[in-house]
Amino acid sequence: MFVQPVDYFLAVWFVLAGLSTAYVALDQFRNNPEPVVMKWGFILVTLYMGPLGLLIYVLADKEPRPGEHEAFTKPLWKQGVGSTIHCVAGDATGIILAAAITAALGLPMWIDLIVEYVAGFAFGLFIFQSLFMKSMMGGTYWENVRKSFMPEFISMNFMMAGMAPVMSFLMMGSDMRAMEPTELLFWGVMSFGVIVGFITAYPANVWMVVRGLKHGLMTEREPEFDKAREGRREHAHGGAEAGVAGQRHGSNPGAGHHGSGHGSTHGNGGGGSRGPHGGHGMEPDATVPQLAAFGGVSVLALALGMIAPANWVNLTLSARDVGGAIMPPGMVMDRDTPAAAMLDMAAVHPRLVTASHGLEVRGDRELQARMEKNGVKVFDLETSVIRWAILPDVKVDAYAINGQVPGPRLHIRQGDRVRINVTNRLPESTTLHWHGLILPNEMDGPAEITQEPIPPGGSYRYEFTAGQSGTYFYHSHDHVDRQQALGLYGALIIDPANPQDEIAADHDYVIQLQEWLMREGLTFPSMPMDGGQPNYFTINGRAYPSTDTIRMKVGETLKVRFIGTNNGFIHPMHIHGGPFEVVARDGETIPESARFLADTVNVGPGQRYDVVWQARRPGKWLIHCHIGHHTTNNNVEEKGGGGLMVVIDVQS
Ligand SMILES: [Cu+2]
Repeated sequence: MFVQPVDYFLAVWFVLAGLSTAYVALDQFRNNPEPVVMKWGFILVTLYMGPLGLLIYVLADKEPRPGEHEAFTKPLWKQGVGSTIHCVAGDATGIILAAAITAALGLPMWIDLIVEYVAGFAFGLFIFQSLFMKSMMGGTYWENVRKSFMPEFISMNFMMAGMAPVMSFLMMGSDMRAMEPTELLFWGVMSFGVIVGFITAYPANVWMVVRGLKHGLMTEREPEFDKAREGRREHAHGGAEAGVAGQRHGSNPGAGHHGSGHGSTHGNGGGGSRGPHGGHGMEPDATVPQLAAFGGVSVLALALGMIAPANWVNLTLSARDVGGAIMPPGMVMDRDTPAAAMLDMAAVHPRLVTASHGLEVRGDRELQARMEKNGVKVFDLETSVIRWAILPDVKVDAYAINGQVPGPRLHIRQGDRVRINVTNRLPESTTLHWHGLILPNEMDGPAEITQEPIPPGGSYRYEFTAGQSGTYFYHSHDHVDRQQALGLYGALIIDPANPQDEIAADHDYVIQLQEWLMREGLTFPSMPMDGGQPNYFTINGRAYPSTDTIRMKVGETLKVRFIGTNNGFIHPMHIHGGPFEVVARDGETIPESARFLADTVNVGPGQRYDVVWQARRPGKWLIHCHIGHHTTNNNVEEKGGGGLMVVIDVQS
């Protein structure tokens, strides 16, 4: 799915890889005179390395002009390329197949790596290397397996030494969609890994070609095919002696050949034609100490590449644990970070969004109850993932209740019997808690403590009688760190049974605070830890200047009900234009004698303050948080501020 710029880049890359592969395949089978195994080698490597594979093919192997392949491929660096190609083609195919399968099986990364190594080695040895050698040298298949073992071992070790860290660091990096074979990113990591593996395996392959341990590039011409080309060439260019000579040489079937009429020459830089039958055999001249040293170093390189990443990333995790999770930039992820920590902080996946709303849709809309005959007030709540505008050009991916942030306001009267049916449409389990209320324990909401969490698609019925009155709220009590930070909360306003008990004011305004973390187009649950610090702040689901403006007249009073619906900060909420009277705290009305004047109240998470402010003078007066950062939008002030800020517009 396309959620990050890298996805678009990779789409283009794979289109280019497809085109490059098509070109190499076409050219190999129509024009290039080399053994079929090598043709497939270049085709596969181009599939994995994209335009880079095409570049290598054109520069090192593609016959530039008819008849020149033998001379063209003779330089040692090209022979080394050829040797690396048939190593990488086999090994990488095995590794990639194994990676896709182990990811689907949900095996931990460290087991993945071992399975991939074994699969790559087996695929390379038993399929590519041995078949290639057999077609070149004849002999039985198992003889070739035996001869190929050591060169394949050294080459594979160096290749995996390069590829393993690429996979470990990128798959367990910040965007763990790289662990999911259904994502382009997985294939992008594989491609990049193959490119790095090619580079790390190349020097060893050059050495092995020099020492006659491996073949490099070879020429193999089919006589009829060449005759046709010959004819074309005579018309087009006139004669080309080299080509004819090459063909003549090649058309002489060697003793070790399968006598199919194919002819081969090879430009092996070091091997030469040492074979007893004057054909294409190789007599390795590497000494045992040389082989032992090279083999030993290759094992060390392999061990380093496989094991060292475990110092930094948690290789015990699997695609099933954390695959698809995208972590916030700056989150501390080390070798000990468990899967649950990653899932807690992961972005809301854009693919889960089921609705998108602009600024015209408000949160905190009062929900009308359905009245049952027995007088029970019934509310239906449903959680879901939505895209929610907090500013004209900023939308967060939020966990919403009834498609709004904050969730709908439940406005009831003291003594009401209420039933709240909660249906969960989130990708994870949830519950709701009725903050501050005295109610039966099984209605209280804490997941796994008083109730089973409501699974995705499940529902739960809460029912209680509201014995208290005042300013309350409800919020998620399952994965609270994540869910409440993503928007699962709403106001619960309970009017006193006796209306006389209400502290009256001309205007009544509820303020629900929230902190958001939005980076690179993704929304992460904000939390007070590394990588989790918020950069947007909202009152009732909007950041200033998109917050409401409260309009009143001089002399009128305004009751503000501050609710700490947020998770992370104590917000010192301040009102300009003179002090207010603090009349209630946490839903409890303060006795008249104990009420006090203030111009700032510290609203901590979970706390509520009801304050009454009088409009003394006309003009625009502010309600805002006194932590300066909380009145910016992503550190930017616009129209005088941002975030936790509301204007009171007082007319004379
Ligand atoms: Cu604040």
